[in-house]
Amino acid sequence: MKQQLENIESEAIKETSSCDSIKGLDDLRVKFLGKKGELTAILKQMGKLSAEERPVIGQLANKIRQDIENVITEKMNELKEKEQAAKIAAESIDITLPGKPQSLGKLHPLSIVENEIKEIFMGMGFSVADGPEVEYDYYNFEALNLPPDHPARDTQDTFYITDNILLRTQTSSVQVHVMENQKPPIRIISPGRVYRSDAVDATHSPIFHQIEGLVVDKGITMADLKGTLETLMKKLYGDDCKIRLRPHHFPFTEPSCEVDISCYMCGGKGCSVCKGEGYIELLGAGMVHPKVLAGCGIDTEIYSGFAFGLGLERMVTARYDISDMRLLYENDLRFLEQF
Ligand code: 2U9
Repeated sequence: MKQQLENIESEAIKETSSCDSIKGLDDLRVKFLGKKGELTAILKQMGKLSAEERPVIGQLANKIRQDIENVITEKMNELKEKEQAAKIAAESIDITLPGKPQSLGKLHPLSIVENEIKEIFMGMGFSVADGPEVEYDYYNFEALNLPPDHPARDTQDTFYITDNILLRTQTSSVQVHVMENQKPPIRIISPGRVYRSDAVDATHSPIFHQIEGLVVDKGITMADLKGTLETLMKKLYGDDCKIRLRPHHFPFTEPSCEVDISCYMCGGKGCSVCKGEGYIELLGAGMVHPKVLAGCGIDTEIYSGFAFGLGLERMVTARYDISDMRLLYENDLRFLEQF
């Protein structure tokens, strides 16, 4: 039996040293030390031994069990270390490689020009007013001297939500709210999205952006309007830029005008950009109609005001010489990356 035990030990040591997998080692542990293993099978025959032999063989069997256990554990540690080292080698990263470039986003041309215009007006003491895009008919039309059935409502084909609630067609509605809640002096601009039931083409979109301005104070005249718009245009288009006011009609201003700037391409001589005119039409303006002021509770004996409205898309396409405003909405990076 002693010989058998020593054979098991040498066999176990041999097989363990040539084993090269963790799974193989687990199998060896079962084969030699498990309940149905070779060592257990021998120990089961201990009963046949004499009383003198039993403790000697018992002690030897325990020592061999311990030896086999140690050899297998040692080999197991060695294999696990190797496996870990291989894993680390496979997963190691080269920290000297350059990082993946992260492309930085940038502002949309509409935002660039809007921010620039806001800065210019804030520099002239204006504040920026915000208001709802879903509006009552009253604030969008009636308060601006556009009663029901006024023909000018037709030029602003409107998205109605109910009979008296609509998507605002102009940001003038914001200014009516301000006049209702604030006493003059008022000096505000109201940038924002507006909605008109227009078909999409190179110069129209059912959603576009306006910036409107309003100044109400004692002694405000058309000269203040002209000076303010001239300052805006010179800051946007350069000191050589001239403006021209042409008489026009708007229901909410009286007198009213359209405002042109001298062509930024030819300086006024006439070219393909201004279609030979020398001037480019950019915005509308006028003195706030007394009915509008009075409707908002402002005493027209004491106060007067001017207002203007510009389409932001028009400013952007003129500024960057963009032939089709649809480019501003298509999110094509090849276009947007140019700004
Ligand atoms: C109040 C009173 C009057 C705002 C004005 C215009 C002239 C104008 C157009 C420009 C291009 C609209 O986006 S567009 O189609 N706007 O021509 N807007 S005066 O007048 C106001 C505003 C508020 C209380």
